[in-house]
Amino acid sequence: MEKSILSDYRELKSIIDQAAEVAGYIWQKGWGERNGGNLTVDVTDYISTYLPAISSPVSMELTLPHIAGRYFYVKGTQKRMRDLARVPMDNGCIIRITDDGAAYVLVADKQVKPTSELPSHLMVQDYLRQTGSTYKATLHTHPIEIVALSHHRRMLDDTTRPNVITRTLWSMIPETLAFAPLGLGIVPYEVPGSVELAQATLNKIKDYDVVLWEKHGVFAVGQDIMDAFDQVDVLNKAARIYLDARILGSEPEGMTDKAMKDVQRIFNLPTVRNN
Ligand code: 2HA
Ligand code: ZN
Repeated sequence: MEKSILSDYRELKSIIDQAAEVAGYIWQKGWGERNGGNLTVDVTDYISTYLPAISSPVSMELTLPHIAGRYFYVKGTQKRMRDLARVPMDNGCIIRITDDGAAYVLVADKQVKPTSELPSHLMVQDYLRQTGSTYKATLHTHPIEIVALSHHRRMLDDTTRPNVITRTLWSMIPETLAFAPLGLGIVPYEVPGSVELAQATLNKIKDYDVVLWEKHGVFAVGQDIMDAFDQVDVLNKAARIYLDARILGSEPEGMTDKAMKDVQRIFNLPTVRNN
């Protein structure tokens, strides 16, 4: 068997094992059909020596100065979450952003091309570095119930804060507000993989940890990939409860505004991004 970089870097292995664990959950939940979804983790802190390129530079067609020289573990394009769960280094790769911030090279382990959603992942990673955030992970997935809600125009109304979908989800169980206190931002439909989708995502992620990609999925940020997954899981659980309650025919009652304000107050929840 060929030697993997993971045998030289123990901490890096544990970070990539976590990505594999999350990929397995995503498959089990039915959020990762075929090659659906992708993830990126900034692993620079776990790589102590300069890793030589194993590919020529690939232009990103954008310049991302704040992540120049940094290393990322990235799911491969056309690769399956369920396969990444078993063999993460065959279904993902480690890239380094070139020193001019305009291209990437592969550094490990194989010639696996990064995800089609690389513009969103790296533009958001660049923003996180720029702002001194402690967040290291970005996740895109297709959670069934949240996507279902995004087919209802009423749920996409983003003119209030909290917006309609956030208020609806928060009001299902107190834990939704407690563990996803910034709610769910809304990114109107854009072509998958496009720079337009990446730009719209970047604009919204400044205020939210999780944003909806209308009629497509979600994009989330977190301290690590488990943190990003947990926030999506919490919000999607609420969407599932909403839809199950809706089956009885009428609009579910939801918690009152007062009950929600009490949760916000008692748990001293943040109302704006502070990390
Ligand atoms: O990785 O989910 O949005 C495939 C996708 C593109
Ligand atoms: Zn997708």
